[in-house]
Amino acid sequence: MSTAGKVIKCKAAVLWEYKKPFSIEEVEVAPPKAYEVRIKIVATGICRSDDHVVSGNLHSPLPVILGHEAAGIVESIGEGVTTVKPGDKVIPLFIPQCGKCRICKHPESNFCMKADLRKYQGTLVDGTCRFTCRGKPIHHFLGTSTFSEYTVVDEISVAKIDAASPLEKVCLIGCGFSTGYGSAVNVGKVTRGSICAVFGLGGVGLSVVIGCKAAGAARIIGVDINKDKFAKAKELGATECINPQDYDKPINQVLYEMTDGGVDFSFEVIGRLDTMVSALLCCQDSHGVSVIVGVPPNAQSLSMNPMALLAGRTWKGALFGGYKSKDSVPKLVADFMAKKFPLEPLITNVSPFAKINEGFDLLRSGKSIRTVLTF
Ligand code: CND
Ligand code: ZN
Ligand code: ZN
Repeated sequence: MSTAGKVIKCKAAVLWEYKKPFSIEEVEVAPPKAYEVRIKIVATGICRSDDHVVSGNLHSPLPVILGHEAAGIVESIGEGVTTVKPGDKVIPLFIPQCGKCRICKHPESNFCMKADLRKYQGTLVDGTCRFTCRGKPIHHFLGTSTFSEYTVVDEISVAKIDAASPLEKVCLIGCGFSTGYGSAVNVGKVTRGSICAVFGLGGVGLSVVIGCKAAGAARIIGVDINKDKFAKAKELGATECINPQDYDKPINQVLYEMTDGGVDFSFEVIGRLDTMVSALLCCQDSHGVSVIVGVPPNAQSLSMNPMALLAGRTWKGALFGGYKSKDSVPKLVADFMAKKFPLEPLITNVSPFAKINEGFDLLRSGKSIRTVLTF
């Protein structure tokens, strides 16, 4: 029996309070309104940004259904939707691409004016929610909310992908892989023969390593305080790995000396202010480019000596690897299908959705790279 046009009751992981476990609840998911799409989620990864909301590092109104790295199948569409249809395999986009705003029209930028991340409203574009639980409206997260069997997204926040793609793998293209890989190839624009340093070797950082290697970097130096991450980093292209705790001088100085005056490209893929500064200072002072990928703690700032930039360093950052999401995600999936890059090494755990809290514990304890939850 078709569910189109009807409210769907299903399981979702609701975060009612900060720093508390998710509670698996029965939620009601309203049908999509005009220019919206309801998706049956098949697989969703756990990214550190979801955990940043739980810990209070990243603002989002509560209660909320988190999750922003997923793949699924369109269940039904609202009026006026033309780019996807029921049965299509899709990836939800945490940075939408409306195609009409000034940002979408700019060739180099991707942070669409319609992105919820600009306002932290926790709603769809029309300012309302499609989820309720125990009679209360539940907020959306980044317009995706994939920790639910069914979700509703705006049409600008979903991309149709190859019908043959394995959803339990390509879900990583919804965030971790694309964010890291794009940070190297689009944002830093890593050059052939260059020296790169990657701070943080989680799912996103390892994807930066894959991107640096694809761009032809000669040296890729992984930096992490968890040495258990080094073997995988080397397998994916890191030429050396170092642990800041093994040195009695600042890690930027260690890197500066290891590279005869600084790396060409550095990436902060942790989300800490101190490592953002170390990553900046370890890059060459007249042409080095340092890219912030990690999400910094809510409402904290840095004080900087502008001399660090005066001789020519570039300090930049980007969301979703700088990719224009709706255009790029189908191409990234096609590239994965053509074996241009691997996703399998990033997936260390696959668990049923009901084990979401265990999945977060594995991330927090440094024991997993990506856990993929399946429905
Ligand atoms: P994950 O937690 O898996 O990786 C972080 C890594 O950093 C771990 O291996 C840690 O051991 C390591 N680490 C922690 N502290 C230090 C330290 N002081 N020095 C060196 N290494 C350290 O996280 P992830 O890979 O899922 O995400 C990484 C960051 O990227 C995180 O801040 C997340 O919120 C952010 C992000 C950004 C974007 C974007 O669009 N820019 C999208 N998604 C995630
Ligand atoms: Zn993410
Ligand atoms: Zn736009």
